[in-house]
Amino acid sequence: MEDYHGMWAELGLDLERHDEFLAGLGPAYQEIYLNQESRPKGMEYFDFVTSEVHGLRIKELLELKKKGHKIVGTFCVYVPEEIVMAVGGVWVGVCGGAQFSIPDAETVLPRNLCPLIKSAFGFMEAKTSPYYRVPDLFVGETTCDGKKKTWEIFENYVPFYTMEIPNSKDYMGKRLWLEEVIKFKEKMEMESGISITPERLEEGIRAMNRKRKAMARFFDLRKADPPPVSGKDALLVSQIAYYDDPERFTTKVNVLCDELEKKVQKGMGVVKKGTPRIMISGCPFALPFWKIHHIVESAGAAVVVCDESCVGTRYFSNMVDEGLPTLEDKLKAIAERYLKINCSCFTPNEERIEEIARYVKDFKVDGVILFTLQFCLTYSIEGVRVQEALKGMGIPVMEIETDYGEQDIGQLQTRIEAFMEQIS
Ligand code: BJ8
Repeated sequence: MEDYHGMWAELGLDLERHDEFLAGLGPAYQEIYLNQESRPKGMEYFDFVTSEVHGLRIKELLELKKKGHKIVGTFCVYVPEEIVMAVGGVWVGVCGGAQFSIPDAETVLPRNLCPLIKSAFGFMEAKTSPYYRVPDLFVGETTCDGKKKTWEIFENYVPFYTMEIPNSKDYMGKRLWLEEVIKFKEKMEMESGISITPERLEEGIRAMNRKRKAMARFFDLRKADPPPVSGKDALLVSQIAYYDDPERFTTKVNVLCDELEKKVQKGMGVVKKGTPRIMISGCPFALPFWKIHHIVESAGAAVVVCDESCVGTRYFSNMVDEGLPTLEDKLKAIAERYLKINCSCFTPNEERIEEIARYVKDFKVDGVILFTLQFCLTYSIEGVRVQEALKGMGIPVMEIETDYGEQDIGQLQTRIEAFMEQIS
């Protein structure tokens, strides 16, 4: 592996602490990922990207930046990627998934705040991740209270733009959201000095649809019994979707799918046929948060077959209509597609409950883990209604609320094992 210390120093990282962070990841990755049996060969690419996520990928982003491409760091799947692409920009997800940076965040932010936000803020504040040093612009959104108030503080450190997300998907919500999408297009044009033509936007729409179709194909293969890929590997692919070059990522996911298709045809899988199938539903799993999937799959008693999450189905479901004649039509189609994402920040949010019920059937799910990050009120409260619906369908459910720390691993293992016994 190349030595990137020179690049990290130029970015102004705290090298000692950054080394400390990376040193902790290697052994965890070996234990959680590389020790798995029957891994598809196509996962080697995603292992490589993960190992180079602070190295080669940052080098690529810096090269693009030098050539004038805008790098945009985002915290939510509501920020339209095709608009960033239409100005030749690169969209990277920068939510935090590590305990490492949380004590740094807590020197500024309240402790009783979602770890996803604190982790991101801590990396930025303590200069321990290149992902908060490279982007030209960060884009936040007014989803939950924790995020929208933290963005006000982020603005003191980095160039920041906030998109307003409506609370509901009614007529007024739709109008507001379309206006926000148009405003974001104008913001990106101003940042880049490039005017978005229908052709440029169409290219972005098609590229993003190809990426979504590849992800949907990958998730569809998990419907097989036995599934040809572990839930942990599927999670990793979903996490890498936020970092890798979109075209290359799409190609590699399709290569992986070709391999998995052959396995499915031969009845080969990562577990025995009939192994209990779990869906994890709720808050996103930002890189490198793998704790829950690892516990579920470690005992060999169950396999995760679907993730109803923004690092999962919510990222790739629904396409943007292609081939519409005018720029206005295309922006409208983008706004419509994004407003179909069922985040718990919306009220009412029946569509999410219906979607979860549909996934239970499509992925032949035996049990659902409702996952909430600590202090995430919207997912936690919405869990009450999701649970009611699932119980009505006769589907066993367990709730997990946790953070990125390791202190509750033993307790989680015990609870998850008891749940596995219930469904097997
Ligand atoms: S569309 S899920 S990516 S907002 S977990 S920070 S909600 S307190 S991440 Fe999200 Fe967009 Fe919704 Fe998806 Fe707040 Fe909850 Fe934390 Fe969350």
